[in-house]
Amino acid sequence: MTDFFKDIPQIKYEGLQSDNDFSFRHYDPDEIVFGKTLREHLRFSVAYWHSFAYDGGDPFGGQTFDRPWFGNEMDLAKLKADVAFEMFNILDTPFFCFHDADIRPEGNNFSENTRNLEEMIDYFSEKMAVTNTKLLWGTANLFSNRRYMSGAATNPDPDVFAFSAATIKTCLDATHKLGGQNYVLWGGREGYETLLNTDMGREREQAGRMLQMVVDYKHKIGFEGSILIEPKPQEPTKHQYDYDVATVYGFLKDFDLENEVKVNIEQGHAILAGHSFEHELSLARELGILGSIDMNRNDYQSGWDTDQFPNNVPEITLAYYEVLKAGGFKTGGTNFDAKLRRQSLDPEDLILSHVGAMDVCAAGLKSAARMLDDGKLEALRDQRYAGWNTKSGQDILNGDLESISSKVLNDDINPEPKSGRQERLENLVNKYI
Ligand code: XLS
Ligand code: NI
Ligand code: NI
Repeated sequence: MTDFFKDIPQIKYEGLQSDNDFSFRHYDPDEIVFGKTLREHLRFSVAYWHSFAYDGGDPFGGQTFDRPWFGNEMDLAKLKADVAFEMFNILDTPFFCFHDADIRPEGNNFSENTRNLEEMIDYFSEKMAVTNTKLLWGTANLFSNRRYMSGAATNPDPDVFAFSAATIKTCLDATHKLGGQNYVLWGGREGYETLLNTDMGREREQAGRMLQMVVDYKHKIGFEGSILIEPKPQEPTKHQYDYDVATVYGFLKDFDLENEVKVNIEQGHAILAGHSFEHELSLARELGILGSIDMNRNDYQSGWDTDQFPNNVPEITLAYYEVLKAGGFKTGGTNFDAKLRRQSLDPEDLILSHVGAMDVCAAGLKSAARMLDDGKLEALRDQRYAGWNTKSGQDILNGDLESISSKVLNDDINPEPKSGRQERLENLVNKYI
């Protein structure tokens, strides 16, 4: 045991009447909703990078957090892992996620990086063998090191593509070894700063090739998890290629990968793309590519990816409504891709941020389940489209321009507009929250 979280108790469900800040008020992991426990529905995951690697820096100032594991040595990487697993235990989160660079010391070259990663993966294996924590997903950090400044797969230099491919292989191997349920590709610098020096067609082809190689290798090693792309429209590059769910789907179709790859949708990225979270989830559900979610929130005034912990139950409700309509998570889960504000210095801040986030997610999921169970919203939505279930509606859909124009003439079709009933629906949703 380290003494980092000393005095912080294991967090338990105590219910709404509890006054204890170190307790769950909504998240009872054993509560059954639609035949599954909340623990099984929500599949909470801690993001290693934000909780253990982020030092509190912002563009105007450096480190504010004082963590005993900061540094680039193997002993410190192991201390960091010790503390991380203590936190998973305090929160009883079933999963975590990591980038290679979060968990291992940075080496001077590929072979040092690989050696460091493998040593840490062995260390993780030992810990996972004696705890309940599993790996939701692993990923490669192909954006922090300066070699990736002009992209990884989309770099103009083939050697950077090669370095990236080799690094992805080590991370996929590591994820496979730890029994990870997914492997994520977020194209951190797959985009451009200026079109003046960018060949977009070529870069798109390179990204497609890389993804095909990843899928081939996944099958070769028998990795049964899902490969997930995480869309984001900008930041760090001015324009990121994996802009949003619709863009990613077009890309997957183009490279024949729409049945191989799904998406990991992040709340804040959806907002940056000018969408709502539920828009992105709903589209992914309809397209059959909803994989997993990165749960967080942005500051709505700043326009940046501020990666704050979620705390808005009405928004979260609409998000989990989509997840439930999709039949729940399969390999995916709720990963808190969220970090403390830089003034939140204390160990207890790390715990309480997650406690609150888990609680609002549980409240949102339960509201969503009530709404789905009641069926009123779905019934009103179905009513709006009821015409399509009639013979006449089907004739129109299966007709052609000529047959339809005869029908309009013969039946004297002259449509009357009907109310979209938006306010009534908004009132209805609020009843479940
Ligand atoms: C950054 C992304 C990143 C991915 C993993 O904006 O959200 O954290 O989730 O590389
Ligand atoms: Ni993310
Ligand atoms: Ni993000």
